[in-house]
Amino acid sequence: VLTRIDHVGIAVPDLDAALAHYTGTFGLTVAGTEVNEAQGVREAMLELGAAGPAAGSYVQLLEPLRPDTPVGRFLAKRGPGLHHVGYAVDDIAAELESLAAAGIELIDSRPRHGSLGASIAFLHPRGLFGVLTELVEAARD
Ligand code: MC0
Repeated sequence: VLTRIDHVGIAVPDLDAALAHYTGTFGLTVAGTEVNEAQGVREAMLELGAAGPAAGSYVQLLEPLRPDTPVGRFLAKRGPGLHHVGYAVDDIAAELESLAAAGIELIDSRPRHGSLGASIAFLHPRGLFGVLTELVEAARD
């Protein structure tokens, strides 16, 4: 069960410039900035509605660490833009099992380390109308 949109990931060539633009334009708060070597990105999570009922959903800005990474190839082919949609789930292992059983093509058959301590897994855009889709089980408080 997908419970809400956790984040939308946007590919950008320069994280610092994009961060300044997003915080300046929309007044969003930076919840964290991390380097994720395994995913080949430096990324920032900008929290939406920090004090309100929508708290806990984010815009994620993604800068590639190198050209030969998923986001590096995406930028070279398509330029900056919407890279993926991340949906919150309560139990990512159970979700992956049932999606695989339903014939959905998984990129990650096991959860991996994502931003803000979350467990994440990607589903291939091929089977999902061209949208790279991520499952996110947020860290427990
Ligand atoms: C590539 N394609 C995409 C796409 N990236 N389609 C939709 N959305 C995207 N983001 C398409 C290409 O257009 C192409 O389609 C086909 O996939 C293969 O392209 P490629 O250039 O060979 O691309 P690859 O080698 O990068 O493979 C694509 C794939 C890969 C989606 C499998 O990017 C991947 O494994 N992504 C998951 C990991 C990831 O994206 N990590 C970065 C975010 P045609 O039709 O031309 O064949 S990490 C993250 O976000 C973490 C930190 C977090 O949220 O916490």
